[in-house]
Amino acid sequence: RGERCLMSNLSSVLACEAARGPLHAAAAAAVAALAGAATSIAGLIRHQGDAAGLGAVRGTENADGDTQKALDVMADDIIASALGKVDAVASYLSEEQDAAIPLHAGGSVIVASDPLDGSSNIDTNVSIGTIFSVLPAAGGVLQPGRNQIAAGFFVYGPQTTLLVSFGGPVIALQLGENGQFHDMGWQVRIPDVTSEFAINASNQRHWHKDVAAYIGDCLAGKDGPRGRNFNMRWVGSLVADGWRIFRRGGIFLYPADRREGYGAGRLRLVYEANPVAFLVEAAGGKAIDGAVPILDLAPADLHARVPLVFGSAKEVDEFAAYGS
Ligand code: AFP
Repeated sequence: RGERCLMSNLSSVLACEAARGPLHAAAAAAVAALAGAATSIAGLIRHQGDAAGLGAVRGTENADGDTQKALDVMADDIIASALGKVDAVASYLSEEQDAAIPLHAGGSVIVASDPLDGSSNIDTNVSIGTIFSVLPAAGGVLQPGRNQIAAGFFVYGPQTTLLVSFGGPVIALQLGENGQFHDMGWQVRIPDVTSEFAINASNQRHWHKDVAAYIGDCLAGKDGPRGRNFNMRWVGSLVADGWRIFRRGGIFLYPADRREGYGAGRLRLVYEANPVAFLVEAAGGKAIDGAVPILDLAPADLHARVPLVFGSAKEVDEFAAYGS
């Protein structure tokens, strides 16, 4: 499977990508550092758990006023330290840091990350993860996601896994007993059609009419306008719902709603929606803000939120039609 760096393990994938040019070499070095950091974070979660108080609220808040859990900060520290050793990384932007952290003045790439996605699940033994985006430093942080050189996310679950793309096919890897990420031999492609949606249905009374109508029609099942029954899943960790959708299809919705502070949804454009959208499009799916492709949006600020709907291409189109 030699096409476009589909190799047997992460080390060989990264060596192959590095040969594609200086920006890819820089991105490959950043991903190698992130894989080392993720291996440490996975170890923390798997072996320390409650003993280390990973889910303990620290009484501090991040840039957006979200309370920080111990593991949020520990993961951020591990990632910042790992990237600090990579000369090619000019700066690091994190959900847990107000501003971008300068690392190496001559670096050619920027790494943006949600170091610990799914914080509300930390002490419930539910899958959580790390999301990352690698951008050309020349463009600064507020550049459209279509400029990404690479992006991916780790899932710390029953398996520790990585989905990554350098602009070509999405590669799925699993952390093995030997401490290496090996290729899972799975042609990552999101099925075009699905009968499974992911949304936090407890927010139903706050939904705008297009979302309410779309979900209502899914719930009406085979006797309704969709003519078939739908299933629902909601893990509460983007990386876990995301992995499932890459595996078997589906549509994920975190739309804007009428709650205070949710006028642009909950998820952040730069280090959550953009990396996920980069992978989704590379795997044949679609990712929109409700109407426009996520990757075409220019972030207004480092921590800008954006409504996010992604997954099976035909179902995303179906949803978009409710808003037109
Ligand atoms: P936390 O990291 O604060 O738990 O947020 C996780 C997340 O950003 C994303 O991973 C989930 O899909 C979404 O929020 C869950 O949001 P709700 O808790 O509102 O369902």
